[in-house]
Amino acid sequence: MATTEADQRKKKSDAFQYGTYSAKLTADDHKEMLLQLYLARYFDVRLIKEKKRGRLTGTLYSSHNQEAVLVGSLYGLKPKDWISPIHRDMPAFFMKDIKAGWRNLDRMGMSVQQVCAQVWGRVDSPGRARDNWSHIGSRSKHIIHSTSMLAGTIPAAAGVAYADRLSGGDAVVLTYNGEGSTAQGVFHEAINFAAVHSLPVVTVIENNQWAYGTPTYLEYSQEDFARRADGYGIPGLVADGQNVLDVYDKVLEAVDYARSGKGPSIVECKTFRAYGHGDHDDDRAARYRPKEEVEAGRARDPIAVMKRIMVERGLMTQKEAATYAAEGKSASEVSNEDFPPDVVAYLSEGIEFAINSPLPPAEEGGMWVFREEN
Ligand SMILES: Cc1ncc(C[n+]2csc(CCOP(=O)(O)OP(=O)(O)O)c2C)c(N)n1
Ligand SMILES: [Mg+2]
Repeated sequence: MATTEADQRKKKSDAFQYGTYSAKLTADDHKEMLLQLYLARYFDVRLIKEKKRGRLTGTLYSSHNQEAVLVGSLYGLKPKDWISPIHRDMPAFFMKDIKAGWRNLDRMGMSVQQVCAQVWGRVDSPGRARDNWSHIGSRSKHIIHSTSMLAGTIPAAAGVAYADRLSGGDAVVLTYNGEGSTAQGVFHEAINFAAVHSLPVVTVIENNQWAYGTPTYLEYSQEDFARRADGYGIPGLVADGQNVLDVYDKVLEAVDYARSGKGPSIVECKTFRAYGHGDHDDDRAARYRPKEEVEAGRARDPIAVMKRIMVERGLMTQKEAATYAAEGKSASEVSNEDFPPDVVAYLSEGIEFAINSPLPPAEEGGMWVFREEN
């Protein structure tokens, strides 16, 4: 019987061996991943508290309940790989290559001080106070500058991947996008380009079920956004976005596939946006989303899921699992005692640095805006 195109596509997706990567993770890896889940969560709740306390202004875009997508996708990358985080991925800027040492300034990620200075809009931030959130990047740390236009980072990612290949590199570029962003024309143009040229671009779709106030069924006619991949003849994988190990497995599978020259793929991570689109939208979101849906979406907290796995594998006792109980709690319910002290200390260093960093001088207002004649 002749092989159809659909068979070919299925073959590509079936070539992936699920579970093979996480099976090789050590006990220390599990502990580090759990710690990183706490760190991403703490970043979120601490900023909300700082704002409530009046020490911080500006809109916050929460990644609460989506931390496993960030930790699981970053954990298997090589330092020289590139990432392109967007508004939902703020912790990724300082969690890239964090395995190389949280306080190691030479690692291929931003420091927590830089990221906090960005949030506080201070002179020591990469954006020098032009924005309080994700409009930053770093060529030296291999972080592509996020764009405001949704899906706008994928063509940039394809370009970076293309350039790296032309210069003999083997870096992979990981792009993050919300499921709503997949409806953008540029999403298709860029992934098509990456597929045609077999570029090492892995597109992570963070399917948190909502794009601002639009639910998934009004965004796409299929259940799985990973099926977008079928149109380009590339693999499309679905990961349990609440399980950091499943995200790790599928993203690393796609990363290895890309690195070996086979081309791009899409990894959809199914998760749920715990709060509003941004904190300005919290009150409205409580009205446009059914209460039951929100409760069900938050029921599988990624910290709790990882703890359960670790207890089952004998890597943690029940008592240890109960020591820091951040899971399932909102920013107003949680306290520092719910987080490992290392996590609290690390982020506090970043925040203190930011608060002590001055505002840039007013004369800088036109810097990077107008071309300066010599
Ligand atoms: C091209 C474009 N259209 C609209 C917006 C405004 N906007 C910013 S984020 C967002 C929702 C994005 O939803 P999704 O892609 O699912 O990501 P999420 O916020 O859920 O993580 C919208 C509509 C934009 N930034 N760019
Ligand atoms: Mg979304």
